[in-house]
Amino acid sequence: IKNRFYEKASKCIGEYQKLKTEHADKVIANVTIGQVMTGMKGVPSLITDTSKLDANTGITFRGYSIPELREKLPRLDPAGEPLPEGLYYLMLVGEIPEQEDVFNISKDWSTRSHVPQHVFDVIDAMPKSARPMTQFSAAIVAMATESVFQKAYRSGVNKKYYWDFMYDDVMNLIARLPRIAAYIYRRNYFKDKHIEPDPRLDWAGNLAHMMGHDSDEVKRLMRLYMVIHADHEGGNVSAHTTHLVGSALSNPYYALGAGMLGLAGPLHGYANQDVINWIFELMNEIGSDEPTKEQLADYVQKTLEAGRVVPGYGHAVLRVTDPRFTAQKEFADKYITHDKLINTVNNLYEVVPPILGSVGKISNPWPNVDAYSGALLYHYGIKEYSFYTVLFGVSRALGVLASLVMDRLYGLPIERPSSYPLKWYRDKASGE
Ligand code: CMX
Repeated sequence: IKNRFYEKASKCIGEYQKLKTEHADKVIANVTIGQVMTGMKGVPSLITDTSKLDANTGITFRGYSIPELREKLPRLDPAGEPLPEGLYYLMLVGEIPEQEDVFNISKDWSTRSHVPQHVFDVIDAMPKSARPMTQFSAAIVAMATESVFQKAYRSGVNKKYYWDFMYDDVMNLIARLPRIAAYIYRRNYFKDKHIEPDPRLDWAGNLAHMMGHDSDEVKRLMRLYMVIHADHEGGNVSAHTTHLVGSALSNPYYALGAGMLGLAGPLHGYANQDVINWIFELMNEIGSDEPTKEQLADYVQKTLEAGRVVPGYGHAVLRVTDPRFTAQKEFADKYITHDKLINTVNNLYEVVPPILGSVGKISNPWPNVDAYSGALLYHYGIKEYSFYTVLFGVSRALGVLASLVMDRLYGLPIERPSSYPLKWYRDKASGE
């Protein structure tokens, strides 16, 4: 895969250089004050090849939509879900892999999966009350002692080989994340009764196994989960942070650790636990685990009146139901017959959008990926929802780290946009 990646991606180095030198003055967009005041939305300023988000059709990975990926990517069992190893290959190489390529990645990650003892020691040094994302990001940063990229840089390696060392770091890092995540899970919720990896299992299957959820059903869900959360183009907080920190030539352990801290925020990945928390809060307040649509509508209104966001709804780019939400709903419709939490999530899908739509200022009233993921995990017995963002993080690493290898291959520079005092914008607005 390394050779195939280089063969394909190195062709783009020339293209990048040509754009940089021959077309540097070409104007591609105007930036408005509105864009600056609303989080730089829609300002084209990043290069990300792994995936692209369209406001009206959702995410595509190298041109393939989620339904296409669920059909085309290799899987273990014809009726099962695709293996995330295949998606990683697709993001990196740009082609749908053969079954053999995917098994080779599984094997490669399995051989690279040993986590140094000091990383577990760092986790164990924290109180169990430390949030799982605190433990997860600290463990990732602690593993920087292993960085071959950092060692190569300090020994003076030529910059045209940076990508090669980055590639190895990234493969090692991805290989080890399931073990770290499962360790935190078993530490926090199962009294430190840890489970060793099974080298015969695939990457996502092994994560379910090490968490102590060994059924085929959970492994199937975990594969789907790891595929749909892997990437969402380059501008979201976790991807952009990883890319930004990497642009200073920080090692990928630092870059991903920073990205994970961004993912931990309530407007981003923390929303996946917030949704479940909010649903339990509403069931508790209503006094029923099967609230009616009228009761749900009242509670949504109450949430808005309290100046809170309705978690799992809205998006910075999307203007339709998130296809990642739809994929999970289809999974639930297929495999789950009656579950009160899933029923509530389905009822909220009917109730919430018209209410948010009527507020006026909310750009997108439709559900995002986080509106469904927690209910599925909960149904299959992964009930510790304060852990859910870690699972999002394990998956998100696939996309942001594939991009980081490409960043170093293309030789992207340190990122450094300009900032001005508020007065400067006021002067611009009044034409001064
Ligand atoms: N509930 C209530 N208000 C909402 C809302 C929601 N679900 N979504 C947006 N709004 C509000 C915003 O808070 C903002 O209010 P102010 O003008 O008072 O600040 C206004 O509507 C306009 O915001 P927007 O342009 O529609 O949305 P943004 O691009 O600023 O923010 C997002 C996008 C996702 C942060 C926002 O929709 C939100 O907070 N959703 C709930 C949290 C959530 O589900 N996050 C997960 C996103 C997916 C992911 O990254 O995992």
